[in-house]
Amino acid sequence: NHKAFIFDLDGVIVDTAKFHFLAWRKLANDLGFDFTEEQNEQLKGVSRVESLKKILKWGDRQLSEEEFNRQMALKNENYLSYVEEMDQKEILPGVEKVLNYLIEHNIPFALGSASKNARTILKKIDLYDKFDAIVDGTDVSKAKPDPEVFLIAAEKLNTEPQNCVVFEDSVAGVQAANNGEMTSIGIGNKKVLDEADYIFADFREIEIEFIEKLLRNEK
Ligand code: G16
Ligand code: MG
Repeated sequence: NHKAFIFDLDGVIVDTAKFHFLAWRKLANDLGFDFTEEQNEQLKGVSRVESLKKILKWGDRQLSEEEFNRQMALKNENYLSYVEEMDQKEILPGVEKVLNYLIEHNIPFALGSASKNARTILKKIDLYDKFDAIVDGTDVSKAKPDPEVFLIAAEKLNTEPQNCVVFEDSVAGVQAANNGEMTSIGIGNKKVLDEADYIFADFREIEIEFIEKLLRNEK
């Protein structure tokens, strides 16, 4: 029974959250309405289907099943056109420092993402082979804030949820980690992520001493 770390992808390792926002916003605009960046916070960590449902509610629009699926496919196509341009430079500052520390010290870590594009993105940024386990939107049936994605990751890392530390940028993801009885570390805005056990603006603020503290189980 050992410590392990779980990383969300969008908004934690890379800033694909901005691409999701652009693509969803284009969809809304094409349907004749708009939504704010504040509303966009509610889409973070949320699956593609649930995101579109929320957006349509905001615009007070209803679509046939066929049109719903078509819009979802269009959004993904548009999103992937941004992903296509990604490379290692997109890894957010400070992330590699932490990953390298974990690798050097043989501490297992997994990806726990709601995205069905997670594997594609990890390959683009050359991190695919670094993770001991990858759990993404193709592996889960229950979306964050359900802890399923992180519980599967813990299992794949051969450890108990209580020994897992989760890095998350979304409200739903922090709640998922808490619901799984894991230590939650919010990456982003303190006001938005106030349910997290610890909050940092970004990985540059996370020092190795803090990781070592977590490993020693000190609070
Ligand atoms: C991400 C994003 C969400 C996105 C979801 C599904 O999750 O935060 O905004 O809607 O994945 O993505 P896709 O459409 O690529 O399957 P995470 O958990 O990595 O933050
Ligand atoms: Mg995220």
